Amino acid sequence: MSNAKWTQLWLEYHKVEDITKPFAIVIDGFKKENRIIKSLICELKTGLEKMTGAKCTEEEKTTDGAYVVNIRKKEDLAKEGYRISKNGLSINVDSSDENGALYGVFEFLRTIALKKFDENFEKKCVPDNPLRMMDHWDNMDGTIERGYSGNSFFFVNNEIIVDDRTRDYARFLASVGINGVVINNVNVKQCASLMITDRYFDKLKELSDVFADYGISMYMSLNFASPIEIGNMDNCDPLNEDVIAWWKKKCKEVFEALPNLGGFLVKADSEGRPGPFTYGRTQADGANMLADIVKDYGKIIIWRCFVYNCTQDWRDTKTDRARAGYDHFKGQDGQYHDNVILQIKNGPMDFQIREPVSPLLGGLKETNQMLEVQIAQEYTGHQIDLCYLIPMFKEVLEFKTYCQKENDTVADVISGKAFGNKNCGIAAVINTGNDLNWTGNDLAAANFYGFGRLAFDMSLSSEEIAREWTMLTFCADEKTTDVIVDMLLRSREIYEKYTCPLGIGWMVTPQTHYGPSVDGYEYSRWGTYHRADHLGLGVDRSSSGTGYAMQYYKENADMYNDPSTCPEELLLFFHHIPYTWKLKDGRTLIQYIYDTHFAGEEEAEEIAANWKKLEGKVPEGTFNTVSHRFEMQIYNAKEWRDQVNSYFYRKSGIPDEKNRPIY
Ligand code: GCV
Repeated sequence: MSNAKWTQLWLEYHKVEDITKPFAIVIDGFKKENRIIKSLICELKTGLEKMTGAKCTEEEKTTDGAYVVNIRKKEDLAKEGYRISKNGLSINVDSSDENGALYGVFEFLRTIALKKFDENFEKKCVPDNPLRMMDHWDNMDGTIERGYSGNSFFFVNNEIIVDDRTRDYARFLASVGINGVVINNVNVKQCASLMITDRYFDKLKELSDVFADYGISMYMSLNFASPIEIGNMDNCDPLNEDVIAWWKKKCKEVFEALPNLGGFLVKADSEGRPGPFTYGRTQADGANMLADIVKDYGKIIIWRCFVYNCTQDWRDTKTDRARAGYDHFKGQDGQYHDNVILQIKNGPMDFQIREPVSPLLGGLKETNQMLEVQIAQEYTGHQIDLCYLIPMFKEVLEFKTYCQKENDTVADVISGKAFGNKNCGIAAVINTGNDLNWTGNDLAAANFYGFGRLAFDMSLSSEEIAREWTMLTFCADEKTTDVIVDMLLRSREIYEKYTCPLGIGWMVTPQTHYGPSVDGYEYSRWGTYHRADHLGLGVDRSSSGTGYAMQYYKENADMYNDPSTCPEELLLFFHHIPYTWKLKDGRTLIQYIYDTHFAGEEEAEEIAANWKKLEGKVPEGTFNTVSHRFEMQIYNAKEWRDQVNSYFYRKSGIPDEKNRPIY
């Protein structure tokens, strides 16, 4: 049996300083027996001892000749916020609650790891988003839907696992400020429906306790048809009194057994999942029914807006899946109860490499909203191809919705700044599994880390996050750090260049969602998604097409509606464009497609070659794993380049101006 243990990611705590003075930890105002304070002390001791070699003890009061880390309860700070300062031998970590204190301690440890311990400093930070969540798509048999880093570390053969790895995972989450985790797949099938029965309560309680030790609320995905699946009822109509009574009894059992559970996440009426539509009810009817019941326990219902008809006939040019979210939810704005949050994917389709921002974000003004992004890289390279996604998330957050005059960006909407909501925030479909490095590609951990940091502090730049993660993870020399940061920052555009041009999306192998298949759109048995013919390409979503562009507020609707003002990176998402169309830089559309596909593949080779130069500078295991992933990425990039270029050459009959080989 192998003794190999999973890695500690950015909590590796490399030795950075030799400090001869000891550290004393003084807890001032918090209860030492509090579970989060206990974790905090443990984290502080581990981190300080590993990074500085100094001894670290817990004391009742300040001791002479030692560094003193005062963990102080200060009511002037906002929820979960912290203020840390260092002045000579004295370090203060102030917060009004335990979560804030824990985040402050991790920030202090980060400061040392980033080699800034010698400086005096003062930092204050309050999380931007009330809810900062990771959503698992883990199944109870141990598989992970869209998981690319091994199997689940929560479930094996329909049993729940709680072990040292669970604790390490909770530590990682807390260290980047995550305060909620959904442990199971939104497609709640088979055994997973039984998670809300006493068959699993003991283990779930144990699991939720591990998270609670780190200030994290556990959530579960719920099967809307549970009354039928596990309750022997013949329907799950949300307005049926027997159904409501069943849920009341069920929630009482669940929350008495699992007091740390934060609530439920629900995928309804989508991709075969049951929901209120079956009974002629609205999404609001379904969500509110559950919300009213869990409200008695102070819990919330997170209801996904990924509701669409996956069997839509795509030959009908007025049909448009992109419209579905807004069409289903906008009409009920204001009807959702206070403890319902609508969770909205960043784009109107499904985590493509480039999509416009969903018009529901900010389109809803009287409903709690949460942004859902995906770091699992389902359509963006499966954690084989390098794709640092923080720049994409920044674009989404900074998007001006025009929902009001000021404070109208997506960041304003989801943080509650725009409309004053308390139940709101951001969630990521997580990219971890039981691989020893957690994320398959070691470099994909930058997305895991980066999402948490960004959810906490949306003002951080993509580069700041990339640099911080690289320094913490590798503790390498400046030149090595620069190379890795450069690779990360370029990776999304490189991936975009060799895959789908100008926002068109969906040219991916059906079902697996890795590798090219230009005609492969699987959500329709009829017709291609991209609507390419011998003259042009792209989906007409203007007012004369599907009308999707008109779902935005006027400023954005006008901009998207007209191909001459539509941002070029989204041109083919919104318009059907002739191959001979001149882009702003003077190139024709067809030439742009050829050029970017050649360039994307070349640039992938370039960053792979840069990685090769880091042999000996990063741990050998990491070097080898990432090198192997780059080999696969280059193979993938070549396939994309050749298939996309030859497809459009054959369709258009227009040769490459530069006469490069198009197979
Ligand atoms: C969990 C896409 C994915 C599905 C996923 C779904 C969703 O369709 O391919 O695997 O299901 O999104 O977000 O619910």
